[in-house]
Amino acid sequence: MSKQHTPEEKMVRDEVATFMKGLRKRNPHEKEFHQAVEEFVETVMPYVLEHPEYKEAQILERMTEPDRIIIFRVCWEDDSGNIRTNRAWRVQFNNSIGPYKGGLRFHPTVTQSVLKFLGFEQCFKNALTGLPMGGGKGGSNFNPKGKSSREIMRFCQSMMIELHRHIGEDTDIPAGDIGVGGREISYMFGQYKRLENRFVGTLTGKGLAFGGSLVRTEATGYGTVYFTENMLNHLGDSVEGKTCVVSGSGNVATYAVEKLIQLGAKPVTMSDSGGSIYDKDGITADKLAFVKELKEVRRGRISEYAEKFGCEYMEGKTPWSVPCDAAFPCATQNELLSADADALLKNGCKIVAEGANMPSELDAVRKFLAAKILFAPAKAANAGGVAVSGLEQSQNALRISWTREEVDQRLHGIMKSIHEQCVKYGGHANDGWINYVKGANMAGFVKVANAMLAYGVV
Ligand code: NDP
Ligand code: 2IT
Repeated sequence: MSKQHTPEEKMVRDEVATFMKGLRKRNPHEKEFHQAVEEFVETVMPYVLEHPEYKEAQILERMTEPDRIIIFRVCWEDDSGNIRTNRAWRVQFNNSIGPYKGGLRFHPTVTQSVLKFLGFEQCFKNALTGLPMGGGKGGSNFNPKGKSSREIMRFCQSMMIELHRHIGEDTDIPAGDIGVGGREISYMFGQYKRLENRFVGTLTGKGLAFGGSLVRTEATGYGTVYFTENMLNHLGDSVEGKTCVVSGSGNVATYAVEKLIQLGAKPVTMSDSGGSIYDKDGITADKLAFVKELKEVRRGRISEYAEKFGCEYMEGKTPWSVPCDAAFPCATQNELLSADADALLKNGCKIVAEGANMPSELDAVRKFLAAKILFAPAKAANAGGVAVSGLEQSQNALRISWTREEVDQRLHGIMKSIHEQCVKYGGHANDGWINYVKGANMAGFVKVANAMLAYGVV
């Protein structure tokens, strides 16, 4: 039976449809960008219609148009002496509340659409942290897989030759993302420092010896679990004893699993683009140490975990068919499909926290919301990474370094505050259920939109 809509709901739907039609026309073929904007606009449109000043100022149109996009060629030489050419971008989306801030992604699937969706979401995520950071994102279609460290170094150095003139500690501060970790940030920072002859914190995620912050490596995964703990504590529950399904085996997944173990939960899966491991006994700290060495040092495949510990390996599969209390998609966008949402809900999953950016298809999100489970969207759930990047910037500016406890305590406080903002804007009047998607989008929107209004027509 189709749901009856009130006249107000119909008006919102019509406004969203008209807005999206224009956005699709202005940005053809950018399906990831359309998806991120649609999810956002659906939740903020009722508020925009109630507050004519936003519509009069065309805030949504302005907010969905990046300030600028820099596109450039990156040429480098491989180990066999072949000349290689890649394309790179920096999307400087919105600097209304602070300098552009956001990661760099190296992956063959990187397109302008992917970087625009990431840059767009970054604006609101960064606003939620309470730190003065605008939104940006960048990257390249360069595929780091199978490349030697020397090749990675040459690519990073070549990329920075162009990028350095567009970034700066008060302008735009890149960091890591898929395919960009400590090694890549080090190569890029080394080159930046050479080109500029200045030692400033223009990149975050740096090594501890040269301006990096304690806890930055762990921050995204830890923060996702802290946010989940906040949602559960709000209901008088906790993650302790919960069976958890995690996807990915990179930076975010690894440290989400680590924190889950520390808090007494039972993570049972990890994955990579080849498939998923299912360890019914639970991934322990010792087994996770193997994963860290496998992924961070040997750069091997997760299937080796199954061989080493004699557990199930689901080749070519994501882990969403595994029964669980909580799911943590921590790999990439659209890795959790509508049918996966059905499977999770059917198996009794009550919590989904997005460690990755936009890992759930829009239909999957709608199903989680309709089922009224605890659904933590990426903007809120994975904001811990960029939050500690912001703390790294503060430490660099002050020329000091805080202790692990100090940074972790601040991360705790920021995730708690993001949860409170979500409750404020996403609380449901009738039954106490919290729509965290609405909450996160609204809290981010109000902050960025009000700054834009204050600047006048810019
Ligand atoms: P990593 O490169 O460290 O790890 C990525 C993981 O996801 C790997 O296991 C990789 O497998 C898997 N993966 C990547 N692309 C695909 C794909 N197309 N299909 C299947 N698996 C894939 O990246 P991060 O852990 O840093 O990032 C993971 C997610 O978290 C991304 O969405 C990122 O935007 C988001 N994020 C990251 C933050 C950070 O601080 N690093 C902060 C906030 C969000 P394989 O090695 O086989 O490719
Ligand atoms: O998506 C993200 O928030 C990140 N990749 C981290 C960005 C940052 O600037 O630390």
